[in-house]
Amino acid sequence: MATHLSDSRPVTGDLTIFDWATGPYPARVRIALAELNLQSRVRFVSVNLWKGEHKKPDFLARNYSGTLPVLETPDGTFIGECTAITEYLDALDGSPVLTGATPRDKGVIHMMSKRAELEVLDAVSVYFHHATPGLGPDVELYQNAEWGFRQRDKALRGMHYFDAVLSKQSFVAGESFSMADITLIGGMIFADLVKLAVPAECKALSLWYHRMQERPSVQNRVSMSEPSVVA
Ligand code: GTS
Repeated sequence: MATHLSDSRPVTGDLTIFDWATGPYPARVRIALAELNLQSRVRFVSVNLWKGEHKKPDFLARNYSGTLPVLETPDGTFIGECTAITEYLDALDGSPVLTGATPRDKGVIHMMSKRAELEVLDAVSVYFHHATPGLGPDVELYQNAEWGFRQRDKALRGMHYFDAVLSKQSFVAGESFSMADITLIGGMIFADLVKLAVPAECKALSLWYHRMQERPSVQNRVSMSEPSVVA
């Protein structure tokens, strides 16, 4: 169930997530929630990106970075950054399955997730915000198209990197589904949104993404918070 930022209805879950249902970064946390079967514990609050609500003072008080999503824990702590939120959720029952159970797995998953962020997801995001109209003139106060196109090219190189990785293993960080897959899925969702096609030669990447889209957590990520109430 999603409510609006200004809605003061009572909390139905002990965890609150401020996000935007169709956003690629929010998708990462929504997928993690479903993989961990935690969605019934969450109340979603919709923050309208297109109206720039994430840049307003009341939201900035929750997340200095002015980005979505943000998690509010039962003790009122606000956690921003998808990786941090996923680590929190994964640690809740003491047996992490998305972020690694051993020191080695934790290290590899974090490394590959960071690479998926730097090389694909964040690069596509910069392309969107700088080399396309992005969220519109009221929200995009500074744009640098050249930087945006460089980041688009970086994202395409990143896709080739992950294609090579996925031609040798089933998942981004090895032989199990992990947070690193979720991060790259976020990148691919963003690439789809901005119509940045996966290079035809990246067959292993395309096959992996096709498999990922069959997961219920990926399929149901947007409807997870419906019916959505927005102003
Ligand atoms: N590093 C942050 C994270 O991992 O949480 C980035 C979050 C982020 O960029 N979120 C997007 C955002 O707030 C949400 S979405 O575009 O995927 O819907 N963008 C708005 C902006 O103005 O940057």
